[in-house]
Amino acid sequence: MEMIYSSPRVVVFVGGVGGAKLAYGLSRVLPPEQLTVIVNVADDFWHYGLRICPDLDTIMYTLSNLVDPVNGWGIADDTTAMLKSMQRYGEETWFTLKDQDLATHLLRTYWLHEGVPLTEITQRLASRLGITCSLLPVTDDPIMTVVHTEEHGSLEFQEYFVKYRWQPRVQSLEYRGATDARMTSEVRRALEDADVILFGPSNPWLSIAPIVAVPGIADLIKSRNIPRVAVTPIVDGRAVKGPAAKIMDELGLEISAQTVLEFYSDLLNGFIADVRDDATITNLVQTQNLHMPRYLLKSFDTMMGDAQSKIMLSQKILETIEGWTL
Ligand code: FO1
Repeated sequence: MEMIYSSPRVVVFVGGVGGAKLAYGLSRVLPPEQLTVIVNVADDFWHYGLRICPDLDTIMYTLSNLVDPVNGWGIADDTTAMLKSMQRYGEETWFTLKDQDLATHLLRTYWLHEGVPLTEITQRLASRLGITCSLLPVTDDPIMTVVHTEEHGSLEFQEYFVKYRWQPRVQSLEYRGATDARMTSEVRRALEDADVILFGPSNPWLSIAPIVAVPGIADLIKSRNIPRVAVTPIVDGRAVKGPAAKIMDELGLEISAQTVLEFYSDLLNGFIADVRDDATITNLVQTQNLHMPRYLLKSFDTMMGDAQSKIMLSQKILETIEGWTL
């Protein structure tokens, strides 16, 4: 493992697959005690009595090298015996709960019923998978993204995303429970102690918005006079993965890195666009009056197709931040 930094304490906010790639890269260039990954929980839901936390699991499986490289979620080479049995009972199987993955949901649900908070459960699961950096749900309280659609009315997030394959047209998004959710003391401490705050290339409306909707998080981020930098999930007018571009369009927003920057607004003092959007960067500097060195604007190759590119991007981001005076 190449450790290029020994000093900065880095917090990275992530959702699922996109954010997991950056978290993986960072975990390979930072000592584990200096990396905290804070994860969206608004995709979480109950399914057949089990508590499923897809984003936490995606990050956990990615950091432990267990992840299915094709889907980017779930465990590689997992089997479907339980699902086949469910089918025999005539039950719905639109949510692909595979056999090895099931153990994660069983343990989590068992411990939740024993009264163990999600933060502690996540630490138990992650450490048993050999993960040494800190992995935190943003809150121990339940938040549920509800997608209000034209065709099917209000849908729970996983129904929208998996059952209907994010095809219904989005009218609006609701982060149910977010304003009553409490930031955990672990998240507060990580943000207070951070030297750098990053936002992974996650969907701003589905993954980041429900995180920063938790009372106190946005204010705490803004109060820190440290580099606060997001990586774009939009490259060349398209979402790298998933429904980000489609949702932006349906919400009446222009599909561009600039719209992502506007979403983050004063949460950030730095933004990493993709090299394919160099023209956009020039435009952003001119239209938003973002001038170095106060605002960090850079373009890198953000397409993290393999392990090496995840590590490369992480190194470049940290090097750039290190050489930047706020
Ligand atoms: N995503 C799918 O597109 N189809 C599935 O059947 C599916 C099952 C699944 C099971 C466990 C898990 O941890 C994640 C799973 N995901 C599945 C991924 C997940 O629903 C989404 O990628 C995220 O919620 C969006 O970030």
